[in-house]
Amino acid sequence: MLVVYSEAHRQHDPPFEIAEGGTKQPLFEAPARMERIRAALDVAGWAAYVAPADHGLAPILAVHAADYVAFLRTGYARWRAEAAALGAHIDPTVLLGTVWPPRRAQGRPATAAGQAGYYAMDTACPIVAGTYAAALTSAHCAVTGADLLLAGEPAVFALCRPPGHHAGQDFAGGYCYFNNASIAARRLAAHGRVALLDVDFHAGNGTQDIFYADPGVLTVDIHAHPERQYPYFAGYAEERGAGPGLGFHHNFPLPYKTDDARYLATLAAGLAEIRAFAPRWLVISFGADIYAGDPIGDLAVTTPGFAAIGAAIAALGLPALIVMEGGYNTGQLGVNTVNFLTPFAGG
Ligand code: SP5
Ligand code: ZN
Repeated sequence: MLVVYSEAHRQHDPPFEIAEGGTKQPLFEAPARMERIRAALDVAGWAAYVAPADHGLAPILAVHAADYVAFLRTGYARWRAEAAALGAHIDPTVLLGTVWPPRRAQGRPATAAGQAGYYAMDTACPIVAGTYAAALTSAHCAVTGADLLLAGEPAVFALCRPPGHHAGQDFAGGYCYFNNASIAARRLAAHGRVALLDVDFHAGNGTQDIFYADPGVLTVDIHAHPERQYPYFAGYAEERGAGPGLGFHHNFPLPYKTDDARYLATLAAGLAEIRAFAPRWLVISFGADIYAGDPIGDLAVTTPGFAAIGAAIAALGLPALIVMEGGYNTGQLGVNTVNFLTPFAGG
């Protein structure tokens, strides 16, 4: 299977995130994740690496608002100047919001420090000097993967970092800046109906935001119930799309400690929706954080369970772009990811 990958992600390595209780802790979403996946792919032996092509900003601007993209492009450099003016006690390493808009924003701030809140939903999307370059290349990995499907590849793995499914039209969140899977899905949608299946542990609120009114992309999202887990404010079963997209979004919230059998039963219901939609293309937001041993997850999917989940999805028989999202148990991340992918590689 072709794997689209670039070392550019290493430029994005924020020193901390702010977790519950205001706790400053190392970012779970770290460069070592890619090393673990690549090592496991080497053991499996079927991966052929392809570098992403530079597609510029056009495919990204088909999903994200121009002002948001401009913020990601310029925000960090502007922040360095602002931080210097704020005084020597301010640590300029990371651009991170401290003030967020209320439910209905009244106005747009002019400073990078203010915009960091305006264009984000949480404290898990710190911006460092290399974040924009890494996020841009991550999006290009997904676009390149979409183009490989269009050229006739049956299955492609876009090994994206940073991940994307929490990033909406004009906001970052949850380690995500550009919504890689959505950018690929919109590109494929010009050539036929697309189903976007999100199996990351967390609800893909950014993807939901992007396609909520779009009947050309069916979005099916299986995740921990947002009543108890991040992102809290999206991913509920009642959210079914809006306007012309009504009926083309489906959330499947899962209970605490959902095991392989229960996960596969829910997946079967999601796959039935996809079959009924009869798409030409399948995009999968894959997160290994559904694993029982994930440090921020609370489900109970096993390492063999990943193979069963991958096999059930591969049995759709659709051209499939698998896009990497989350997964934070670095010890098992590689084998769980390879287990999921192997059925798409013909194994
Ligand atoms: C792409 C992706 O998986 N993003 C996830 C972002 C989650 N951010 C909030 C994490 C909250 C972690 N809570 C830790 C509890 C440890 N027991
Ligand atoms: Zn996740």
